[in-house]
Amino acid sequence: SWETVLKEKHPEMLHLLQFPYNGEPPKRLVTAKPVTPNPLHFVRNHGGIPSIDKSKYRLDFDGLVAKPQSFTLDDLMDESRFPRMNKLVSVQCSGTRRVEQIALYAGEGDEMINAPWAEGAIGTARWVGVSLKKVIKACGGLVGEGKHLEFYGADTYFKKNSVMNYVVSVPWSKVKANEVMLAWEMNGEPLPKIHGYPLRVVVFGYIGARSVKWLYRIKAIENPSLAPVQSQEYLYFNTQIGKHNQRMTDGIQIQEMPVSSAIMSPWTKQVVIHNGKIHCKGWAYSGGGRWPERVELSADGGFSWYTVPTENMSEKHRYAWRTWEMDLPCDVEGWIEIVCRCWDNSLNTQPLQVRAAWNWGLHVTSSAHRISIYSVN
Ligand code: MTE
Ligand code: MO
Repeated sequence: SWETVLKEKHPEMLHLLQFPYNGEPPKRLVTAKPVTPNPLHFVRNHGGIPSIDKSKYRLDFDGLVAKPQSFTLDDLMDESRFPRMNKLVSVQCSGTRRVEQIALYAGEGDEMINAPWAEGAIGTARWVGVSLKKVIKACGGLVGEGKHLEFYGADTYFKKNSVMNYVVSVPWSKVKANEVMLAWEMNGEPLPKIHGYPLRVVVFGYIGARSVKWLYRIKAIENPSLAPVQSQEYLYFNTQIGKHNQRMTDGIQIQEMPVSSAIMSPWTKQVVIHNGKIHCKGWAYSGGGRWPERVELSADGGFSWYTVPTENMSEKHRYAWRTWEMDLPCDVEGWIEIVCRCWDNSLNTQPLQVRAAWNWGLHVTSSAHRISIYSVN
């Protein structure tokens, strides 16, 4: 897999884990462009990187559908059968900004599951493929109690002494809304191997974990998948209770991501010399089809807030982040805390402190983002 990493990823990627390979772009490059170049898109893996021969590739569709069948890539790419779908979508790992939760308390401390992500475990790409809804229609629709779609990735990983494929599910309601794509193209290129070649799922506005790479099978099922990634990982627990008191069934299966944001420049502990205005840059994102409506910055730890002018924000996208920049007024000499928070179009905003939402799975660090800098005015 190292060969693929070196070939497909930017030389400055931060390699968080060597196997399974997990990496994020260096901080200075996360928001360098409003659409993330493929070599800089973060990589989250649970196992190896499968090599799949396109000519032998099949997508098998079975379970609770009227006509189970098998598709080649050419079948899916046949525009007379399936209209093309083309969308700008951010994929965000629920572990984004986990380092801030780890800094409070490392919790479970399972490194394989809990990679120490900073603000770069989010990437935005233009994906091309077909809507899963149309593929289900081609299979004669769901039958019986078919209410969830289970996705199988060709990669394998170890869990409790057995080897299994990466498997998760999403509800039919999400598919019905045309918010689940089977994608073969990423920013005008065939899917890179590391991002799921030849075919992956892209679920708009959900946690990245549902966007299964190296997809080879879809099964229509009655209830959410019982596979371990769905039923034992990516669970959101009560923020006050420790591991020993929790049962898996107490965790909420994380699907839609909440509103979140991050300051990408300046960096914490930096000495910033300025003339009364500190130039700040960052990103803002909201899941579930909501979008960042307003981004606010504070130069005094969150007592007073300035609004980032909308002309300094990338376009309003339903399923993608917005990048932003602003000259933040500041007349203080010394250590200051800059804070960023976002309001989405449903007026959801972010908790002000990390500790308000610490949870032992260390998922969804969506609190207002804080950095401390030394201001020289
Ligand atoms: N799909 C497979 N087959 N195996 C995986 O380990 N990881 C998931 C998801 N799809 C994963 C997968 C997780 S947790 C995330 S956040 C996204 O892929 C990351 O997608 P990327 O690596 O293309 O950025
Ligand atoms: Mo993830």
